[in-house]
Amino acid sequence: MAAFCRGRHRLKSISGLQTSIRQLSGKFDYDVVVIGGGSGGLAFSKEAAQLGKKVAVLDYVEPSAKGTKWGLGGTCVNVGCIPKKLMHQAALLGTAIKDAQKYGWTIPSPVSHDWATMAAAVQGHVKSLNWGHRVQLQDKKVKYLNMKGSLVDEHTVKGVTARGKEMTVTTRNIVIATGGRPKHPTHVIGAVEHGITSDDIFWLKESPGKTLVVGASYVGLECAGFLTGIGLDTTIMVRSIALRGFDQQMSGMVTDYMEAYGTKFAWKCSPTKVERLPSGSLQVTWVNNSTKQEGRDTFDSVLWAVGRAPEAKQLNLEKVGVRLDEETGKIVVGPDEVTSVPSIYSIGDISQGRPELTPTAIQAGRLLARRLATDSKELMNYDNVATAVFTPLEYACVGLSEEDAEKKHGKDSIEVLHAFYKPLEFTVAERDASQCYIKAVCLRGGDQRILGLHFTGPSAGEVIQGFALGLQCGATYTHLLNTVGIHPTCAEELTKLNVTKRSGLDATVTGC
Ligand code: FAD
Ligand code: NA7
Repeated sequence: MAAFCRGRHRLKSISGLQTSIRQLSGKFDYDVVVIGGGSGGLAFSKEAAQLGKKVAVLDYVEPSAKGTKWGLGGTCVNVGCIPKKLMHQAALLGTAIKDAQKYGWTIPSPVSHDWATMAAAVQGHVKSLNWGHRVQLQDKKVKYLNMKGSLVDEHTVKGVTARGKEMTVTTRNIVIATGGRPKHPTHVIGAVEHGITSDDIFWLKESPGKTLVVGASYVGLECAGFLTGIGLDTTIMVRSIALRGFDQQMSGMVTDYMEAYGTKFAWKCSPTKVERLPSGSLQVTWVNNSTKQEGRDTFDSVLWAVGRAPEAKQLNLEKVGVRLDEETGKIVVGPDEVTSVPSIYSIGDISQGRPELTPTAIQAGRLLARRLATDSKELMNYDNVATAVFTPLEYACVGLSEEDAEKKHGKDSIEVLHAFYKPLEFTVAERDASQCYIKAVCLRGGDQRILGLHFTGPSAGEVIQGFALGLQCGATYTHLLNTVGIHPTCAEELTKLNVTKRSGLDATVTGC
């Protein structure tokens, strides 16, 4: 965008006439107004401001159905990646305490976990991040408005404060980065009244107690994993398969490990009713989708992890002509993140077809800022984005699942190299390593280009992150074998893969 026109730095109520005059004369209050101060919106705002643009960002948190609310930073900081990973760490420490005894530590018994202490520490860290974002916006001269935003027209944004005070600002460009919020199942009686979601779990002051987690995507599995790990009686209700969209063999490794770890699974079951009993417990009724039999049990908490809905409904998008995907309700965007209205862009979870991940929202935001503020033409590359599932046995991957590789290239064109390995740290601790597994999905012919890498084991995200660079550079199986491992690590097992699935040979790693 070559010519951004600088307007006066102010907010005001404006009439339609004033808007038209500004548009005609090309004078706007801001170069860009961003709606949504989460991963994508903040990254965009900071980058654009650093490149000299005049930016305002509106962020407003609608309290959850249970009344939970939080500060600036969006899902990842407040009710996603950050508190989730910290609570996962709390659970891993529980396993470490058990291991420690085998390594000679004397641990006073019984060992117990205190939710309130963990929650206060995690919430304290999150609040420090909220503050950090505010300071960064101030430092970079981004105007932060704690307001709920919506579109008036393609160059005008309305903001409303929690107290109902309204303001409008004009802007050359608008970036929508409003993310999504957890859904409640509409057909389950008592779901909203008695259930919580990932918007609440990290902000509970007291332990959720015996918990039913409904939904088996990574959010559900991760929450169930850390709840089990800190000692809570936890059940996951799975209506179909776990980790839809991920490699299903790896998904099986993750859930098998969780079952061995103590998480209960109610497979092929769907809840129908949640009732509060006089004792205060929640009675959940469900139906087994295969046998059609009804089941019932009581829990202290029910956590819905049944998907997320885009935060698009209250933005007035249709009126301004921003096209939404009919099925998902997300905003339809081009490769340059532009919507159907040329002055309006959309990044992060709210955009149709984008991975729902923080680093992609951040990168897309930064690149968009550079394109709007400089001559940059660089587009976001959404291919080969690595990701991790922080379950008790972590899983990380980059590239295609075995199923997707077969679909794309044909079963006969794929070679899968695999290994069952035992992390060294599991040996002395006498931990079962049956689900510690690695596979490389490669093209069978030519240079055997790697299409996907999959790893379950300790620090899976740390392991796969570096290999993702290899995939970006077009790494082949030969490159993998020519990479000398770091010994003794789990990651080195990736560089030693030599058994093909096709051969049917035992893939258990022996020796060191
Ligand atoms: P968000 O971060 O959701 O930000 C949107 C912001 O806009 C919010 O602050 C919202 O309140 C605000 N807003 C909405 N409407 C308006 C409006 N009208 N006006 C003003 N403000 C508005 N990703 C990972 O990469 N790694 C992980 O480990 C990971 N773990 C996760 C765990 C959980 C439990 C969840 C739920 C998500 C997790 N994610 C993870 C996904 C990640 O959090 C999201 O992909 C990321 O936050 C999306 O960023 P965003 O900018 O699109 O939206
Ligand atoms: P997902 O990825 O949409 O998964 C939702 C899960 O909940 C999935 O296992 C669904 O089963 C299950 N589901 C959906 N509706 C129901 C009902 N009504 N009853 C029982 N189970 C149900 O959502 P997540 O919240 O886990 O994650 C969304 C994104 O947020 C994720 O990509 C992260 O980036 C952050 P299904 O497979 O459809 O049978």
